[in-house]
Amino acid sequence: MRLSLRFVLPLMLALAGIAYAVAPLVDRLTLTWFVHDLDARSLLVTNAIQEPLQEQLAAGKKAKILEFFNRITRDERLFAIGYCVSPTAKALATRSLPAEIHCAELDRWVEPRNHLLPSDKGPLHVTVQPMASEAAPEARLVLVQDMSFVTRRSEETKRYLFYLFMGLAAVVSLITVIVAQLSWRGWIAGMRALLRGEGLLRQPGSAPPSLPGFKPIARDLQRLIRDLESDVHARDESQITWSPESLRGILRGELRGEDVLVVSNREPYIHQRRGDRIEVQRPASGVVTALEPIMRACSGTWIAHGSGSADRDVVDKHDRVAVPPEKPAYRIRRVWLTPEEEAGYYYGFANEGLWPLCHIAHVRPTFRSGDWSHYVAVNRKFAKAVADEAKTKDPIVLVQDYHFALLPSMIREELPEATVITFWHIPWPNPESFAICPWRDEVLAGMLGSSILGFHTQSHCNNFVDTVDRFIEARVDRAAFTVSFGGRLTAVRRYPISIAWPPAAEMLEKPVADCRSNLRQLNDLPPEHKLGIGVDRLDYTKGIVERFRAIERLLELNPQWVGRFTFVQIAAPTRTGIEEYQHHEAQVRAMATRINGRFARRGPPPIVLKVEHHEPREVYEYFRAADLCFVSSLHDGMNLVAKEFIAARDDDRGVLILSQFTGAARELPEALIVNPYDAEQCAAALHLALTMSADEQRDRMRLMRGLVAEYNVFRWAGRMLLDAAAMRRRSRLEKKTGRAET
Ligand code: ADQ
Repeated sequence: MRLSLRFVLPLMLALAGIAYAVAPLVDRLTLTWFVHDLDARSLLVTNAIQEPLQEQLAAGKKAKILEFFNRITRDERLFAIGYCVSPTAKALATRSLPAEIHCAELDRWVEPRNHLLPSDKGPLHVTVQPMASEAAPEARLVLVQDMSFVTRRSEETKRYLFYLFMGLAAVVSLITVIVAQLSWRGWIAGMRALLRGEGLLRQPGSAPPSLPGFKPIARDLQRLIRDLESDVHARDESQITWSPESLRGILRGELRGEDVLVVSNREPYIHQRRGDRIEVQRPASGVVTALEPIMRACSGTWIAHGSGSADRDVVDKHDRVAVPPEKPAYRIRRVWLTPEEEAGYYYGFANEGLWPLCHIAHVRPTFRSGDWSHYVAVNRKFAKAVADEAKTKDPIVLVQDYHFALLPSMIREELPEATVITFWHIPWPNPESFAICPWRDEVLAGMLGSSILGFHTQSHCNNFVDTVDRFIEARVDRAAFTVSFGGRLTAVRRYPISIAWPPAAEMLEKPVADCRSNLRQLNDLPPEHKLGIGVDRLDYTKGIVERFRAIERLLELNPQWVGRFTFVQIAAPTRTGIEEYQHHEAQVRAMATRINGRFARRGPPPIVLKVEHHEPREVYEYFRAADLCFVSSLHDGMNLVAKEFIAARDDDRGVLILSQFTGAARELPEALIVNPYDAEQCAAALHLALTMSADEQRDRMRLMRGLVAEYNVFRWAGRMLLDAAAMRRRSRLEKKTGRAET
C-alpha cells in the first residue's frame, strides 16, 4: 500500500502537471478547428440563401428581406446577417449586427485570421461572402456566428483530458505496482528456493533436488540477507512508533521469535489468601510497572520469587502459572525461598546493603557475611531456574536489578551462548562510595557476565565504568563504552525507562471533573479545595519527610493556603521487616500528625497520609483529581510516578514538581525542578504551582506528554532488544571468522 502511494502520488502529480501545461495548446487547437468549421458553414449558408435572397432583392421588398434574415438568425449559432449593395450603402441587416461592421469597411473581415470579433456576449465569427448580381456587382453578404460554444467545448475538452490523464496515471501505477509485487514475490520465492538448495535445477512438478554443495553458500546468503534487513531496521529506530505491536515485530523480525526470559525478585502478580478466597495483587513496584506491558507483548517467561501466601496453590507441577489471570499472555515461573534466604538475600544484602549503597540518601549500608552467603545462594538458585526454563542454548535473558548482581555470570556458566541484558533500576554511585562494599569485586565481576548492562542515565553509566576501571583488571573502552573482562565484552548503555503509552483506557475512563469532585468528597474537602498528590513506596529515598517539611514551610510563608490546600500522600508499605523502614514510617506518621496539629484549626488538614497499597486505577484517579504532584526523591534511578502523573493528565492541566535527583528530571525540564533538601525553594515551587495560570500549565504539560509518549517503555525495551540482536549478529560473525573481540 505504502509502495503504491509512494509511486502513484508522484505519477498523478506529474500527469496533472502535464495536463495543466497542455491546456493552452488545447485552447488553440480547438479554436483553429472551430474557425475552419465556421468558415465552411458560412459558405454553406451563403450558398443556401443566395437564390431566395436574390429573388427578394430583385422584387425590392426590403421588409420581406429583413423578415427572411430574422428567420434565418433563429438558428442558435447564427448571430446576425447583413447585406451590403455597395461600400457606400447602409447595410440591410438584422438588429443584432455588431456596430463595428459597416459596408465601407468589409474588406477587413475578408482575411481568415481576422474573422474573430470579441464582444461582451463572447467571441463572434465574421465572414464576408460576395453576392454579385447584374444589378449590384459589388454586393456582399455578412454572416456573424456566435462562438461562445467554442469556449464551452474547449473547457469540456480540457476537463475530459484531465480525467483521461488521471485515469491513465491510476491504470499505469496499478499495473506497475502489481508487476513489481509479482516480480518481488517471484524473486523472493526464487531466493528462498535457492537458499533451501532447491531452486537451480528444479523441474516443474518434480521433487526438490538435494544440492549439498550449495548449502554453505545458501546459509551465508541467508544470514547476509537477515543482517542487511536488520541493519535497515536498526537505522529506523527513531522512525518506529513504539507500541506492543512494534515490540512484537522486533521479536519476530530481529530475533526470529526467540525465547525471552525475564528475571526479577518481585513477581508481577501475587496470589494472596484472604480467608478461604484467593486474591490476586499487583505490587507497587517500578520494575513491575515497566516490565509487565513488555511481557504481555512478548509472551515469554518471567522468573520471580513466589512471595504470596497462596502462590504455591495456583502453580502447576513445574511451578508455573499463566498470567494475567483475566487474559493469560505469558507465564510466571515461581522460585521458592526459605525465610532465612529471604531475610539474608532480599532484606539483608540487597536492601540493607546495596540499596543504601547505591542511593545517596545518607542511610548507612549494612553488610553481613551471612547475608552475602544467602545472596550468592539465591542468585545461584535463579541461575538454575533460568537454565530450566530456557528452550534453546542461547536464550535472551533480561535480568532485573540489584537483587541479581551475580546472576549474569552465573547464567553464563550454565548457558555460555545466552545473551544476557542486565538492567540496574537504581542509581550507580561513584567509585569511592561503591568501595564501601566488602564484596565489591565479586559484584562487579558478576555484573560483567552481562552482554549489555543498562542504566537510566549517562552519569550512572559513567560511574559504573569508573568503578570497574578503579577496582578490577578489565579493559575499559570509553569511546565505545564497553568493558572487556575475562575474555568477554560488556556494553554499558543508557536506556531511560518509562511507562506504557498510551495508558490503559480504563485509567482515563472517569472524567477529570468527576475525579476532582469524588476525591474531594471522599476526603471531606470542599469542592474548590486545592489538592496535591504524592504516590510512593514508603521508602526513605523518596524524600517524603522533606516533602512534608516543604508543605509546612509553604503554610508558614503563605498562610493563605492554610485550610485551602491539602496534600494527599499515598504511601505503600515496603520492606517492613527492615528496621530503617520501620523508623522511617514512624517518622513520616509523626511528622504528618505534628504538621496537621499545627495548622488544622483552620479547616481541613494540610496532610492526608494513607499508608496502604492502592490499585493503579485509584492512583490514576488521584493524579487526575490533583492540582499538583510532588516527587521529592533524594535520589532515584528514574521515578515512574512523575511519568504516570503526566500520562494521567489528558486534560493538559496539573503541575509536576520534580526533584533534581531523579533520572526523570533529565528528561522533563518543563516540570518545576527542585532540590528536595531546600525547603524554601520547594515551598516557592508549591506556591507557584498553586497559582500557575491554566495556559502555562497546558504549555508545560503538552511538552512533557509529548516526551513521555515518544520515549515510552516499549522503546526502552525495544532499544535493548535491538542492541541485543545486533550483538548476536556480531558474535555469529566472530565465530565464523574465528576472530573474537576481547
Ligand atoms: P521504585 O523505587 O519502585 O522503582 P518508581 O519508579 O516511582 O519507584 O515506581 C513506583 C511504582 O509503584 C509506580 O508505578 C507507582 O504508581 C507504584 N506505586 C507507588 N506507590 C504506590 C501505592 N501506594 N499504591 C500503588 N502503587 C504505588 C525502581 C527505582 C526507580 C525506577 C523504577 C523503574 O527505584 O528509580 O524508576 O525502579 O526502573
